[in-house]
Amino acid sequence: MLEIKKLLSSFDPATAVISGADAAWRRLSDLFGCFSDLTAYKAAMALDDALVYSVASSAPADGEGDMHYGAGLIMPGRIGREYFMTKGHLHVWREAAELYIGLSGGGVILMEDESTGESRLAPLQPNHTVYVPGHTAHRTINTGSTPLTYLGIYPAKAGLDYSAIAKKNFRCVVIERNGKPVMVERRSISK
Ligand code: S6P
Ligand code: ZN
Repeated sequence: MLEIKKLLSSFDPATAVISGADAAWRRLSDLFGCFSDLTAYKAAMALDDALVYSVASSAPADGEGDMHYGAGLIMPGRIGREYFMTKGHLHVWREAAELYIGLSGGGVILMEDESTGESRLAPLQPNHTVYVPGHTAHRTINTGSTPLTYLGIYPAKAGLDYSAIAKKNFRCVVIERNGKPVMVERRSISK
């Protein structure tokens, strides 16, 4: 049986730090190729390789039926009209679903069905959940003016597959239009 301290964890909903857990920080330079407006991306990079998001992961056990969770923080900001966001991924084990729980700030999760390419946008806000089904690429986006924090709970064996997104990106982008986030086809927006 797992020792009791492996069964417990604590996180800070303001900073998305999980005590005692590893964390990764993603800066603008780590997101090359993600944003649609390359000119705006280069201009932002010339000013500062800003922190875009962090993610901490708690992985108490790695067996077949075990679960992990991540705590994410995305800074507010935009590159051109596109909001700060995560790289986005599919799970290596495609069947793996994930449950997101909003903690603070406001944003959306962009989902894209791997086989049909169908895109959906789900609001992510405090005390609300978003269920991301298997076989679905997902990217979290901060559409607010304060940091967005959230938890993502997933099967331990889900794994992260960034390769498909790195090759063709998401079909849709989420941009600011008249002060509001809208989802549009990537090919429809002018550079
Ligand atoms: C993992 C889960 C999250 C993300 C985090 C960062 O399955 O979806 O913890 O890892 O939102 O996103 P990304 O795309 O850089 O892994
Ligand atoms: Zn995931």
